[in-house]
Amino acid sequence: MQASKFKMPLFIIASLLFGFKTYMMYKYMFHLSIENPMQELILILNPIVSAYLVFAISVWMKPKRQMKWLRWTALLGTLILYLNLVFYRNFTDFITIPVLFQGNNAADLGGSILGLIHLQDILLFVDVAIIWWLSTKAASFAVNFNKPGKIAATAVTFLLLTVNVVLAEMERPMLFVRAFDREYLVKNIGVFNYHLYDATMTTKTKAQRVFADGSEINEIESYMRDNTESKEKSEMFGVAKDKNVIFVSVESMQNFTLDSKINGEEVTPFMNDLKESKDTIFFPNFYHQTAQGKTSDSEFIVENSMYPLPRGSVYFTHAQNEYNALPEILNENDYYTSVFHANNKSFWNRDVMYDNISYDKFHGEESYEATPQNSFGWGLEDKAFFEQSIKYLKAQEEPFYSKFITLTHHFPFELPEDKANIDKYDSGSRTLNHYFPTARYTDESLEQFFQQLKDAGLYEDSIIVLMGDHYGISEYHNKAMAQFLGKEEITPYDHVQLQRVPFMIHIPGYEGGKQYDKIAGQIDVKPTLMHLLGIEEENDLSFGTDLFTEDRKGYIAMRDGSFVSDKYVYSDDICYDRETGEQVSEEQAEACQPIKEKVDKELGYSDSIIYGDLFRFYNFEEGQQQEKEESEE
Ligand code: GP9
Ligand code: MN
Repeated sequence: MQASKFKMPLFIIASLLFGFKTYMMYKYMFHLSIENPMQELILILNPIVSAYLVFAISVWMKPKRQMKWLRWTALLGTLILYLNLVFYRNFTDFITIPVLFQGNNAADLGGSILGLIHLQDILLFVDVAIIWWLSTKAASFAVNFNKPGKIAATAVTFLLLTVNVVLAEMERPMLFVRAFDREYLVKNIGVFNYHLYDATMTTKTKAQRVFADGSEINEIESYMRDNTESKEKSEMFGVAKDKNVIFVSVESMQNFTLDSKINGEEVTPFMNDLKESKDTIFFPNFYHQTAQGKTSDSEFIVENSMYPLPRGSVYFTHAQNEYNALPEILNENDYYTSVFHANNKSFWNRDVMYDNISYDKFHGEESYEATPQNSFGWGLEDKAFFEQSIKYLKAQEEPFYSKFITLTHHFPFELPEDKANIDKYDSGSRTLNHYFPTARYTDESLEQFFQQLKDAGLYEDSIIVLMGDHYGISEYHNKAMAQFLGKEEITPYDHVQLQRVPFMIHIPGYEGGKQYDKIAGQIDVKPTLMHLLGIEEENDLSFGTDLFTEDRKGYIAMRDGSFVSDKYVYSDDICYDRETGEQVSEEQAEACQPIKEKVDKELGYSDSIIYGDLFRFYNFEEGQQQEKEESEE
């Protein structure tokens, strides 16, 4: 019998086999979740694209080498996938180069490695075996393209890559710039391209670090001593000594929501009452200072009293740096520290960063029971989140510092009809319209949480801090926003003022509650909390100042160089009067300049610390520059 003439070239068979296997692994072993048909399409496409990318290189080789190439790359690719799988089984995350080379992670894995390897894993090598076997029949499966054929086969690589990248960008805009989640990256570009991306980022970060030396930290230290360090203790020092701290990062909550009404109904009745309570200190002029890293930026600012980066999320790009972060300081002061957030652990690289800055425990997605009834939008709803957290909270050793990060009130502000207790707004912006029902929902969840804390007997011994993480309504919705606020337009001044987010410190039994009108920002949270807890850190390097001290530096810098000072609001190169919102005269505008210079200087200093990993040269106990050799150990 005569064999049919056409035989599919092995590099195509290999791409399909290997691509399909990878897809099955993504879906059933890495459990990459699929939310819509587009994501499914990308998930099928990208493994085939990646496989083709490598295998199609073989068309430029002689038949024998072609077969060798296909065999060995298929084996190598499978080993990379497999290593990721073993890592994933332990850490529910993909390998990143820095983490791989970080001692304790590898050691963690070492101990339990046998438990992570399963007998049936051998099936993952079946395609390699098939490719290997077929490759021994070089004559029939190799290709012998002429030059145009080779070029065409390679052109297909680029075509497929472009389609993949375009679809991924459509599905997750700014995927590469923001790089917010490894799972998203892998889902959209595949594990191999993800490794390439990770390698590039690591090299870049390493290079910046190598060129840094310790001399700059001295200059920064003396700048801080002169400008940001508070010289005296206020009467608030130690007011919350030895109390638990329950810090709630309230997703996308902005100040304009407080006291606002929809069809005569208060949007956030609970927070409105809370800020007036005699046990609450409320800061109505508190600004978020985040940039592209959104929630993770707000976490970073609060933990370190440093600025986020102009591009990307520090949590992602510099998670291995040396820090002197709040959880580390609290741990040294006998606090147990933890984070509660019902999203996947690698989102914003939290698992890695939290480990570095020494949180004792991170309750992520897997600590919670999500059902179709209690999940929508981004996942577990806030009410269920708080309710299910209480048992963990109760089991913690006291005093503890626990950060809660809510999720329901997140763009696109989805909420099932039967869970909405307030009307939507009516404007041309769907986003703004939907913003209010989820804001109310989260407000209700906070009310329940306070009750649950009381029922659990935790309330009395704790202070509870609420903070909005960043804006929820972007400039894109200015027209609808102007309508809501009853203004003609949103000016750059209004825009800055809209970056105010709720910040309140509730101290049960305090009774001295009041409103502090002074300007404040996320940068001030770390020194403020330490002040309340009565923790003295002589050599803590902060860009913020505790909010109860009189000698504050007098301005709040935004990441884009805008700022707010006691008198002015500066944005888009224009100086406005803070009270009236009017542009100031040219002479007065001169007064903005020296502040602007300080703002730029501070942002630059903060960036230098992060890019150069400068804290490795600083001894936080002694307060002076460490010798390079010593810090490099
Ligand atoms: C994700 C949540 C939202 O875990 O914190 O992140 P965001 O998009 O607001 O930065
Ligand atoms: Mn957020």
